[in-house]
Amino acid sequence: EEKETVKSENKEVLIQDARTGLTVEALKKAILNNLFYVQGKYPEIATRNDYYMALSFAVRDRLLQRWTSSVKQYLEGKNRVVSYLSAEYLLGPHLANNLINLGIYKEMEQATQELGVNLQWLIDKEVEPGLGNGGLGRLAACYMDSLATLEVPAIGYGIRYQFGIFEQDIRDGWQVEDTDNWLRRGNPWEIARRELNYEVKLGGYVQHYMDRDGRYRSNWMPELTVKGVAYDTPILGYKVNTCNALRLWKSEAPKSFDFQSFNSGDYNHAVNQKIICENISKVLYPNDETISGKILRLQQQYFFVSCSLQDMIGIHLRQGEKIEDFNVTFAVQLNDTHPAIAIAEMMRLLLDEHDLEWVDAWRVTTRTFAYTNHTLLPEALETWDLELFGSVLPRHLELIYEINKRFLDEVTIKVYGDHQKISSLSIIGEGPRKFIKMANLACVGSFAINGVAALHSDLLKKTVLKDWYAYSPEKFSNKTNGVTPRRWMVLSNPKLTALISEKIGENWIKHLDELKNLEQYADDPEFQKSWMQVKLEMKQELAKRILGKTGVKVDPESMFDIQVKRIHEYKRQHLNVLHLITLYNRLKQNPKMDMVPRTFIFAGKAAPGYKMAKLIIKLITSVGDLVNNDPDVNHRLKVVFYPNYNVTNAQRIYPAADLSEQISTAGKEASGTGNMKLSMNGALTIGTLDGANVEIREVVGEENFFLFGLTAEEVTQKRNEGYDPYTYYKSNKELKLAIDQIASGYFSHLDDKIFKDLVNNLIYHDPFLVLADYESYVACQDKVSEAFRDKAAWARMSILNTARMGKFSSDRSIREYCDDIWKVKSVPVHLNGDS
Ligand code: OAK
Repeated sequence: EEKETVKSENKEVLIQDARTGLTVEALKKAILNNLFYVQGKYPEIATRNDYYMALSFAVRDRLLQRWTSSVKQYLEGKNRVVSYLSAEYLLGPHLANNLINLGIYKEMEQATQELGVNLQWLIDKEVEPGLGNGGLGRLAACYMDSLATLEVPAIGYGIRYQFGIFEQDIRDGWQVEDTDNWLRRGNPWEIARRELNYEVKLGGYVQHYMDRDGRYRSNWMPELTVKGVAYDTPILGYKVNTCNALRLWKSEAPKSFDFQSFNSGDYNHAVNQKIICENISKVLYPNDETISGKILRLQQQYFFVSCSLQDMIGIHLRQGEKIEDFNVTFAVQLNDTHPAIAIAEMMRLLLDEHDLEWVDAWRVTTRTFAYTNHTLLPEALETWDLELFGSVLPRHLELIYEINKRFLDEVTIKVYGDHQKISSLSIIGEGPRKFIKMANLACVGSFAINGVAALHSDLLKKTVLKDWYAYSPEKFSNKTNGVTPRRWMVLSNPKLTALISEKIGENWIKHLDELKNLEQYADDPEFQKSWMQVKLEMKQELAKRILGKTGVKVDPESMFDIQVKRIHEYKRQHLNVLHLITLYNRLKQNPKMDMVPRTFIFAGKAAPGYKMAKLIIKLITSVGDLVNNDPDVNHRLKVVFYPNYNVTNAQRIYPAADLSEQISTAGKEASGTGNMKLSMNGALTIGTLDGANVEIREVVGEENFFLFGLTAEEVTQKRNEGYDPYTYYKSNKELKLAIDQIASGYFSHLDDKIFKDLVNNLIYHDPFLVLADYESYVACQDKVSEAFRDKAAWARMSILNTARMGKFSSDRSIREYCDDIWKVKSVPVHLNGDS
């Protein structure tokens, strides 16, 4: 009965102005209306959360009008739809973003003011959905914004984790994790689609039999069946009517199961099964670029992929299309290998559920999927123990064997006798235990494979996917990442946005290349002054927050030197710390020295099980405790560890940055996207030739970028020569002093054990060549300090950075995916009721 739709005499629903109007009056009415009818409150007794909810529902009503119009438009035309499969979406708060994309920020500001509440106060009430770890999840969110803004029909599929990325607290200088109960106060942005649900099998075994037509068939007898329920979040484009769906699956126990167990009287068993089912979408794994190999994680991946593919097939068939033409309706992008099981699941659905023959099923599958790789760290490439895999997905294991067999037959002919190549291309890895290589599954089953920055795509072909490139070069391309200027400029930096728009109009928000029109003002002293004034005000705001969160008082006139990102050895936060200690020592040894004051700001989470990353946080906070309390230095040096880095905090930090630290070991950071956001907001970059830094430097000009360090090639060469960090340690006095101080307990109340692992790792192993790059880094930092003294020259470089960042809009990235990979076109949406 749930699936029935209501048939109305009136095809066009009467649309109430209070639900759709964009005027101040309509908004006020809508807020009060929602306060009363949804929250059950009148203004005098409404809480801040009541107001936040009322406001959000008022905004959501306006999104829904655009959403239903989009759905209608998509169903009418036969348009190819992009389906983005991602285990993570790091969306950030919705309210302010939706106000901007609807174009009613100002109106809402006035409406709330007239009702006697402050808009910013309500915006700050939103708990952000932290359904991602870092770069990969945030990229998915930027891409959803750009898809809608470019009016591309698209669905984002993922998991509705009940608990997102943990909240980070700092206690005694260490990271402490707390659960992220983001749904606690309700989520006004989602709509539960109870009627949209699919069953997903797990575990058990496979029966084989011959059917009446003599066809060989498989029957998967699962140990457990779970139900996925769709929760939709509308994603509106910027000043367009296109509103796409982000469809996240929540796992539940299927009704049928409850009945069986409850009726048979085994109440405990029934309750346990229910919990097992609900656990699947319970929590996001907090590992960034590390694999955990846990059964639950594989179940999560399969769960959301299966629901999503069943959903797509349903949509396709309901349009009256044939199953063989699935790939005409959908282009499916795999956001790294987390959803790569989709290749096998598609085959299962086509063969076992829709009766296609193998060759036809494989043709459809390999015309459907495209795969994006997001890492060069070999240890981050996903594999599953074969036995474990088979215990969760017995049918898929059979299918993977078959896919692999057919593929390797083809390979063997092509590479004649090269066993090395055959085993490297095989989906199944051999060793003490066999394992499934998800990247290989993604590569065989996809028609396109891409990296996320020029250097990364190039290195993929030479390293981790070398044999794949040799085998199918035509599949490979580069799609340099981008970020949405709506969130990362307009929303996070309204003052800079106003200043830019005053000079060049507002077109740049949708056509970021137009920022180049700012170049003509780079030398204008008046403009430079206004530009640096905005920067100063953003630094003052951040300084207040820093004081509130950490108790550290920082000087907004000092250089804000910022490294914010996940804590990882390859990102080298410890290299930054070594520079910081060096400056401290210089000041202590020469207190009269004329030094450019700096505030070192760090933020980022460490994976809970990643010891070295947690130790790096402790190192930062330990050095900070000493430096911040030393009157000899603390008017020129300050160290801040800003806790709980997330989208909300990122929005407050980027606008206040003078210097952006992008100091990963060359060849390790696939792209980076924080580097783009910082530069767009007028920060200058100190960086290695890694990831998208290469392309950022290319566009902003080498004279506006502080380059240091070994190149990717030199890094490889150095390693091959037998890199010995100890010689660097011995031969550089400042470096040796800094490391010796850490080792001796100088920053840890004379505790000489706590940083032992970190120090030994650096001087004896140093897998990320921190010591090799130290000298070049410090020399470059000295140049940065000198440059900061010349305010006009700095302002000029800052303006030019922003002016030349047009390339790094996610609109550009998405346009490239649309043209080169997905072959999809824009479909402008007209509002229902409009003609
Ligand atoms: C996470 C898990 C597994 C593999 C990769 C990641 C990941 O987050 N990678 C990051 O993706 C970003 C978006 O493409 C890049 O900008 C980062 O450089 C990369 O580390």
